[in-house]
Amino acid sequence: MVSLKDFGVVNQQFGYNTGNEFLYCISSWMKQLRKEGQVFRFGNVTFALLCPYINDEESDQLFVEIRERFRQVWRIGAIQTNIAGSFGQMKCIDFDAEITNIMEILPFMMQLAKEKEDGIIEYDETIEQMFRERKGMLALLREAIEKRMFEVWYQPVYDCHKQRIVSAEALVRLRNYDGKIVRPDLFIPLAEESGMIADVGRFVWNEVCRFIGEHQDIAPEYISVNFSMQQFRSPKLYQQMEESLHKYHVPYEKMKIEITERDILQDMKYMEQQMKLLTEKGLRFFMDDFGTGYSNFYSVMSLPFEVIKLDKSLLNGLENSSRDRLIIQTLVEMFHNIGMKVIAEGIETEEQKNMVQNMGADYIQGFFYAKPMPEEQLVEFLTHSAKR
Ligand code: G
Ligand code: G
Ligand code: MN
Repeated sequence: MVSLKDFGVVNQQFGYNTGNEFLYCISSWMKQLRKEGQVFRFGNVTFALLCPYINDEESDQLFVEIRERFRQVWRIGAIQTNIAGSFGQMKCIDFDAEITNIMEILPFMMQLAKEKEDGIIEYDETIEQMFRERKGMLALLREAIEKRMFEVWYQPVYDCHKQRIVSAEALVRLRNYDGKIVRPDLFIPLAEESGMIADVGRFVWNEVCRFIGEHQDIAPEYISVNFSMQQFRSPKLYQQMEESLHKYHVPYEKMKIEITERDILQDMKYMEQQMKLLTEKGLRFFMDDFGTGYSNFYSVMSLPFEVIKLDKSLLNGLENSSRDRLIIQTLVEMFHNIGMKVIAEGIETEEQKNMVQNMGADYIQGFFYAKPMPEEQLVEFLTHSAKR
């Protein structure tokens, strides 16, 4: 099986008609490799050659042959070009090889191949295991949405100027049938891919609105909610957000949206528009995980962020490196100069806390103050910290 890489470039260079001819050329070439073989095209630029299994050697040789071919140019008349690909091989010998099952596994396998440096993958038990887990998690997600198995937890945030806890970040959790908590890293990416993130996000937003509405006396100044880029694609997003705010009498100012730079860079123009629209209503944005991606300073500075959240990976080695401390301090100053505030994330010790405070951080979030906790615990936490 082969997934073509950067085929859009071929289309751009030669036009769609020629692009189509190249695709035809590739599938014809694959078809003639084995008399009894069948070629399938799916996902636009992925081709699978399906043929009867003879033995390992024969099958491996075929796989090599296909990879070798993609080291050479493809020709249409006088036009020639290199076309790169990711490659996958799957031998269905000793397991239940249902064709529908295989058609489900193949795209998943090619996704893994694309993530690998050499772009080559062979089906094995590890992949089978990963595939099963993924399928299980997708099924669980679907049920979780129906049966409302999600919970919103909160991690308090400390204000260095006011010297007390002033806010919290909402972090979604999934409670499995066995009562155990499933961490979001395991299901958020799947929810994004499958489109279920819109439902998850809607639930979280509504829960946070309810929490603020029901606890006006001790509610923090605001609560920040993590958003994925995909949520902004949902046509009903604004309407649903407004419904919840209205229902619980919560103004936009009590809510903040956290979004990562990685997400914004997926479609910067679109996100800029969305941010502008919501900012006009009084909602403010925090940039999450700053320092983890290929940070594009220009993008940060041109967008209306109120707060930048420095990722814990930036702050980890500070105790040991005066150079790193200087870098962070300068970064904080720069953000202050353009009117943005800074949260230091992942602070676990008093030493770290003092350090980032001295470097000018406006807010601190981390296990040093508190871990993410369920709503009832947050209520208790806030009641106590208000008395202090
Ligand atoms: O505690 P922690 O494991 O909660 O969070 C892991 C990651 O999951 C965080 O980086 C956060 O961005 C993401 N996350 C947590 N809650 C939500 C949510 O409600 N929506 C989205 N899109 N992401 C979330
Ligand atoms: O949305 P974001 O990627 O910022 O999510 C915050 C994540 O960081 C959550 O998974 C949360 O549990 C985690 N976290 C918060 N404080 C600390 C901390 O002090 N140490 C560590 N290791 N993780 C933390
Ligand atoms: Mn966050």
